[in-house]
Amino acid sequence: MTGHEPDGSWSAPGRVNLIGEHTDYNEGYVLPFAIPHRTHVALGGRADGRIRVVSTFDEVPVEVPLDALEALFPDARDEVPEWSRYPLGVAWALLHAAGRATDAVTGVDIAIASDVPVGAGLSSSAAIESATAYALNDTWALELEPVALARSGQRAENEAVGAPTGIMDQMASVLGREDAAIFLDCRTLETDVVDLGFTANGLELLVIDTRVSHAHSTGGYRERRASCERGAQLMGVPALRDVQLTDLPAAEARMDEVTFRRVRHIVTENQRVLDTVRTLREQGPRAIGDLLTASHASMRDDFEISTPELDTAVDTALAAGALGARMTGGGFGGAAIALVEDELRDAVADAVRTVFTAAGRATPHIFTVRAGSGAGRD
Ligand code: GAF
Repeated sequence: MTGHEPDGSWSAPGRVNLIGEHTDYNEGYVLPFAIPHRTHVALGGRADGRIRVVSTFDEVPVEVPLDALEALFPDARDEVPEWSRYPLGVAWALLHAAGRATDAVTGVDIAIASDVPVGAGLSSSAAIESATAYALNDTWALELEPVALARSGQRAENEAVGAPTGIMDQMASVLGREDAAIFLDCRTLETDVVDLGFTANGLELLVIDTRVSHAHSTGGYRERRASCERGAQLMGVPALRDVQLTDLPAAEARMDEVTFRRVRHIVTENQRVLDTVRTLREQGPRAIGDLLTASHASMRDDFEISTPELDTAVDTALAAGALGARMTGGGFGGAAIALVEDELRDAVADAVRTVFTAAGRATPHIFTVRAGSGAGRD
């Protein structure tokens, strides 16, 4: 794609969030895992101090002098195409994180190819950010640790792209482990690896990509985040992480009904993450189904980020025998997950396709995923 051989290639995965939705920016708990779908970045140095990005997202490459990044982000980001703000934003954020001047690093050609489904809530954006961060960290010898690379990816997403997201996706993409989820405390950024044991227990995790992504997702996300901040302020705490289940009656008395429901989702979801980690460890994956399904109900009724397509996917999977199901990711479209017995996998997938077809909806893209490894050099 760039006309010369790269110096190396790096890759990073998308993620499925098993449970813990919209809790990350409330300094709470999440339990994502990396998926086998990855974004690959090939990188070669160049002598002219410029950064050029080319990708499978758009046939037109984008090229800027490295010393123009500072003027571009965040205020002038509209001057470059949206997809290019991810890798260029990561370059900008990394140089800040490492305290390195643009003339102290070499120019680069970056080629990006991805098989992470876009718009499915599987974090195709974090996969680009993490793969680019690893490639530049090695090439520029920045010596940043994985958590710093994840933070730079988040900064790129927040400031260079303009999406007010939390840290979950980048941490999952960077720290992913085979057959395990990453239990992350988003306040301290402490992590713990939690074995999933799906295969050993005769289970599969189905991803049901509804292929519907709603245009208002960024606005809806931003609005939910603002409600949570308002809720925390009304409770007199730094973040909703500090509100306990036993505080909910007091919360209800202190705020309007909609804000209260947003708060209740976060507070109960944090508890469900803790319960899921404990249940996985003490009883195994077969026992977590009801927690997944309760999480979906909370997102549908309290946080109001589900869609008719996601509700149909979840309800149909459950009716066809799934142990538990929920939408995953930021919401307003994208994918649901369903935990199913091996032998029910095809029946559940067929049932979902049949119901979607009968309702005249687009056929969902349904596949199984296992937890895979995090970002690194290929
Ligand atoms: C998106 C965001 F990028 C994450 O930070 C997280 O908030 C998630 O939505 C919802 O849990 O993936």
